[in-house]
Amino acid sequence: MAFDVDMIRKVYAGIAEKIDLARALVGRPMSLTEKILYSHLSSKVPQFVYERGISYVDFNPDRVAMQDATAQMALLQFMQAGRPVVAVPSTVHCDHLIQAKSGAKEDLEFALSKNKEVYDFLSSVSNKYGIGFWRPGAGIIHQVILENYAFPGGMMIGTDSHTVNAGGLGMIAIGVGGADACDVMAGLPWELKFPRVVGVKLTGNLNGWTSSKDVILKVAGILTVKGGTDKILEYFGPGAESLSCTGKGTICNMGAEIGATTSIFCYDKKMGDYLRGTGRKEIADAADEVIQHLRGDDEVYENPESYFDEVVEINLSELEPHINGPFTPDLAWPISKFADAVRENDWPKVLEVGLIGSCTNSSYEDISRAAAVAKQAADAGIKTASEFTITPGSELVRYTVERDGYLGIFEKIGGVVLANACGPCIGQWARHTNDPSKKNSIITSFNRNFAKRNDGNPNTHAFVASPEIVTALALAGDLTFNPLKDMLTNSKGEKIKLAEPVGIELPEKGFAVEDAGYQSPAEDGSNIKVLVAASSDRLQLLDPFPAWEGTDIQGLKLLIKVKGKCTTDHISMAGPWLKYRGHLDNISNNMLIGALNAFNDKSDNVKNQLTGEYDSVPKVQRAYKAIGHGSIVVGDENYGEGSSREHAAMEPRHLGVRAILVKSFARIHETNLKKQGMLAITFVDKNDYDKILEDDTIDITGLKNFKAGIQLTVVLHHKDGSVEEFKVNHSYNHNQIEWFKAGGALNIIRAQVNA
Ligand code: MIC
Ligand code: SF4
Repeated sequence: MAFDVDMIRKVYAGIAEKIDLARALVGRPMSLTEKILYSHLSSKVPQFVYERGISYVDFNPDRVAMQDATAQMALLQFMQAGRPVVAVPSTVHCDHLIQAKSGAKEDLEFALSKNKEVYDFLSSVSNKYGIGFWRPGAGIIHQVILENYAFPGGMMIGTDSHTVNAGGLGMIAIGVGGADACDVMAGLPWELKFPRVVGVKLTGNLNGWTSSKDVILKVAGILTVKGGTDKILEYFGPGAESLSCTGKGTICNMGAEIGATTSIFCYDKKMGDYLRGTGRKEIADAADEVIQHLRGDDEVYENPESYFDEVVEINLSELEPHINGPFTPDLAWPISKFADAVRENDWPKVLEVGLIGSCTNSSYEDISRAAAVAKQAADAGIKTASEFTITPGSELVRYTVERDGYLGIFEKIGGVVLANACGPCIGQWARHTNDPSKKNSIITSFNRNFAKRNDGNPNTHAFVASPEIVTALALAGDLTFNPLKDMLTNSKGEKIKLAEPVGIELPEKGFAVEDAGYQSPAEDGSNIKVLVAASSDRLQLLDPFPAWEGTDIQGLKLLIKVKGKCTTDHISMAGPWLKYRGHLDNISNNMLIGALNAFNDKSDNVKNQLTGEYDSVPKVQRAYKAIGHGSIVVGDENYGEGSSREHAAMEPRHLGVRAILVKSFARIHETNLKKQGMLAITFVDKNDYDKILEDDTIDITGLKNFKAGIQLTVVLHHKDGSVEEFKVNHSYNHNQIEWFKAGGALNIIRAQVNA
């Protein structure tokens, strides 16, 4: 049903030759990252050595993965590409649209009826075009991919930023927008800026309370949320080999939080064990035969400084458990310093909810370690002081951990098992709270903790830690509790010191499942009809965006000058808005409602230059659109950080925003903007941000000579009649300029189909 060993053998058959050719060309030993990238070039033979961080290069990925909240837009675009079936193996996973409220069974039933129209659309479109479909309840995309499809030395793209999770099984797996997925499914090559490579050397061994999660929490603290942009992190060293395969997955998963293109580990025994443990012995055997190509060359690891662009070293034996947050995943605290930080910053000490699971931490090992903590409490008659929820990553894991008694242990301490889905991680959470206006704390084993992310409440301080630390803190109900030294008290007043958790990497009795939730596509889908009701408020067929008018763009109204952090959650909020992910016009009503207006420090409150009145961002933009006025959005650093959702690029495009001018972009968002025919430009001098005034009308000139490497000019017409201008950078290459001119990449594919 799931993996395709013939396809993988084919990849391995050509791998030696391709890598030898590339090595001869590069003229030095190669890292694993380079080996996989060079062996997936779309041109047969590498023509030249690519400049890391500069050259755009075309690749042929082996797989495409999509989750339900982004697949809708990706497949609406694919339907216009005129292909009968997808060109590479692809899957859709229904995980984001299930709201957590009462517990697994009820929540899944509710989701099935509430989202019926969307699930029917996704299942029929998958059936028609040869795409594997994982039903609601089957699990979270990245866990299902790791269990079924990821393979060492492969390359995959996925319409979700945490696609990178598959690096734990030695795959170059990269998060992209739906338009990129559409290209690959249509058989076109996929373009990526050849990344820089950061070597992360791990020595020593994890021990005690420290887990893989702490490695990435530490790395996030070192590199920060933008430190990984256009870089791949390659983990190596004896410490790397000692980590379980799923632990490696956790580390790669959260590489998305530092903006890394992806992260990867070399093929090793732990990966072989995991492949065998998940029923893929043939793949492990095939990988064993070409193992030297699924690892970097020895010289690279012996002399990392000579081959990597940057090197980070972490001694696992000295690593402490970490807790990161609040409001950003790179605020890293070793647990010994955390209690003081809580007091000094006046963060709410009472812990209201602890949540474990998610695509980042829901492996058998994670659950068994958290359960080892929970069991000690259960034996001592202690229940969690905070609310406590468990989200299994897949039905395979859920079924197995239930069989092995772990879910029962969580329930004994008061835990509620939620559906195998994203749930609270993406704001699909009907949180029970008495007073949302009160500052409050929660802790999760998820990955993102931006304001409002989990429950839509800006007063929620969300922290991130490993599942075992989350479990311990939920038992104490106190954010300052440190299980390494503090004691819990049971109802008899006895003090209990929690022993260090011991986990089990792979189930001793093997994995088991009754129905994993997979539906294979029809052999011949040509007669299958994909239905989208014209009256639907959740699905809408796409109309092409207009082509560039061929002149400089003049008279743009400043829609908003954004201050500070502006993630894709600020640009296109998830939670309650997820239901409109297949309806561009409806979801556009959330455009930028979370972003802070630099002129009044308010969100969703900007000046309508036509009336002088303040109103919500989408309303003001619709007013400009109604009279055919274009507009521009100005932003700060790392604009568009976080998710891969292309809605954050399509909404402004749909509502008539023409350009986004920022200090810097996050990678996926910048590409998404380009794909949709927007102008994504950056300040040459970041101080020019200050020159932009609230009532400005703005021109962008130089477009008639729009060429790679040549700056454009921004002209500000201030209200008092004065004019200022400055240069701006762009990173468009020749192809991407064609997308801009055509009004979006899809217009080019459409034209080719109709030719
Ligand atoms: C996320 O973790 O932010 C999401 C929700 O999985 C997104 C995708 C989406 O917005 O649908 C991501 O990471 O790309
Ligand atoms: Fe789902 Fe959260 Fe993982 Fe995104 S990060 S895929 S929302 S579990």
